[in-house]
Amino acid sequence: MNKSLKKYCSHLTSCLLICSIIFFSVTGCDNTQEIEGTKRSQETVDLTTPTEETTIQPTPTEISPQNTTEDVDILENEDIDKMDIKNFRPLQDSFINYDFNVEVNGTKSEPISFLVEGEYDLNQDGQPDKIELLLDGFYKRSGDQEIQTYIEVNGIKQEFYMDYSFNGEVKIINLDKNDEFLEIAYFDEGPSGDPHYVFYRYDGKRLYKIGSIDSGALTNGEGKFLSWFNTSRFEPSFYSAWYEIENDKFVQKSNDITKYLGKNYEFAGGEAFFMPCDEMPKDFSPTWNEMEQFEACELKIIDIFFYPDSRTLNFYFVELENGETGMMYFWIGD
Ligand SMILES: [Ca+2]
Ligand SMILES: [Ca+2]
Repeated sequence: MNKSLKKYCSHLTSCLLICSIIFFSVTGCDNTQEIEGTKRSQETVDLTTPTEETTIQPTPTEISPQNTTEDVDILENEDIDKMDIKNFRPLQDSFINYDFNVEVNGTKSEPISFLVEGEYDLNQDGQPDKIELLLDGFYKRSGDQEIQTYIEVNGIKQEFYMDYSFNGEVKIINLDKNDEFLEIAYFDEGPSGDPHYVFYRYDGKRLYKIGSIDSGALTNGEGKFLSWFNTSRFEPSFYSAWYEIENDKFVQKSNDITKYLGKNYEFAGGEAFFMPCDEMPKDFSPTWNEMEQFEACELKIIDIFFYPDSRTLNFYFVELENGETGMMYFWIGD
């Protein structure tokens, strides 16, 4: 290769390199804006699959108090009225009036397991569907075999792990009145007082788990769910996140809470932790020593602290009626 050709090649390589750098910087920039922008378009949200959902969660370094309150607002193009917390009711209100036949293995006070059977048209095709579940009742005697809990619809069986149930509660529920499906909900007490319902759907071909949510959750009857852990303890009440069904699974969506800040709320009073401070700590670590008894009062929510990758709504930076400021939070279980 002669000198001028070498020079030409090296020049060409440099050009290509610079072009690539510019190209990747530009596209990189766009992506960053898309993810970090507080006004993401609904289109971007719709494209987000449940797996991708986790990747757009703020990273720990991004979780300064300022950033946490500037979470993405994906309610912009939603029907705001439908998402008004006033239109949400307890989950139990969506139960269909149908009783399963529950057979207890063991005694009523010390159940070992529950065999739950029934027939209901889950996919609304006019044909009743045969439903059977085996639920864990907690009280195993020594020598009893492990219970393999399961759900079976029309011969399609799915085994699952659960903690236990005291009464073998299974319900038919309409998670979303706008689709043709009715779902099966079984109750699980959870590992340590975390009662929740687990939802399964039979669509005529497949039987699959939609997800689970605490038994104190609310729903609007149209496939939107508010966990008790994402709902505020003050009036008017608000929420930091909701669940909806996307690709047959529950997906958590963040609600922008900045619009709820700097306003006064009614606190019904009762026990709460209170840690006096002049500003919200950047890395708040709550102490769980002694709760204080509060009278019913009005307070101002100045800011709210969230742990990284969590939308649990519990740590409020408030100003009390006497002007005292501090972190107010509640016992929400271990
Ligand atoms: Ca059917
Ligand atoms: Ca439905």
